[in-house]
Amino acid sequence: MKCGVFDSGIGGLSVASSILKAKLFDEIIYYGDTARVPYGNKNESTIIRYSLEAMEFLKNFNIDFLVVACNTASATAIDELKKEAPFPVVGVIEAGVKAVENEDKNSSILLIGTKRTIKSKKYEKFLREKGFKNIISIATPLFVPLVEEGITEGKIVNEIFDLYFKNIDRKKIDIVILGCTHYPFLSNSLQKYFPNAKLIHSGQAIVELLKNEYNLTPKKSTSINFLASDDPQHLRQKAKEWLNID
Ligand code: DGN
Repeated sequence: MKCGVFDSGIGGLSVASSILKAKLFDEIIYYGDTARVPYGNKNESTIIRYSLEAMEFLKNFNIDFLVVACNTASATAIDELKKEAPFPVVGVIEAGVKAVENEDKNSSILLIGTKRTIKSKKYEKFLREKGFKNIISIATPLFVPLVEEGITEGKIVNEIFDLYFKNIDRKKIDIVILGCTHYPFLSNSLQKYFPNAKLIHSGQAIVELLKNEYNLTPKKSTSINFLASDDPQHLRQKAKEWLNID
């Protein structure tokens, strides 16, 4: 079974890494739309078009499954993708919400993501439907270039955290939903900043959803190939660094 994994750029590598480790497919084709990243600040209609084009491209590789490893695309284009796809499509937002559904409904949840993801209010809608009431949503777009540049710890990172989270009582946050697939690379710093919070990672959430809802079980081995719409060198380098593979 072959799974297409798509993101606007390199952030989805965090999701690909989790799926690869779980060995739920024989083959993974990762596609990063690096020519058009970031999606996070773009119009809804543009993101829908880009996402449909990415799926069309991945169809050429005869995929049996599509994982939308981009919260921005999941927030904006998941319905259109599901409508057009001849195979199952899963997005990171449904997975992220599933990952917290059994937590205490009085938990204080901090949701962070791109401007488009936060503006869509998709997470908030689904979380409220599950009974959560205390949700703070903050767009943190500067985290994306930080991760792309490999700056994930230290003074600059903490100053940017202070900028975005200045009005938050950080010890009182119980759950932080990393609503952008770039953000797991900031996990260590975010965990120190929100010491009492459980961090929700899109990749782990997708693996749980694939296992529970699609009954996928581990294969003997999984191979992975990477495709980029621009600058494959950057993707190659990050895949090597983050997934420890060439
Ligand atoms: N990785 C994308 C996401 O999960 O929303 C965001 C990257 C971007 O396009 N800004």
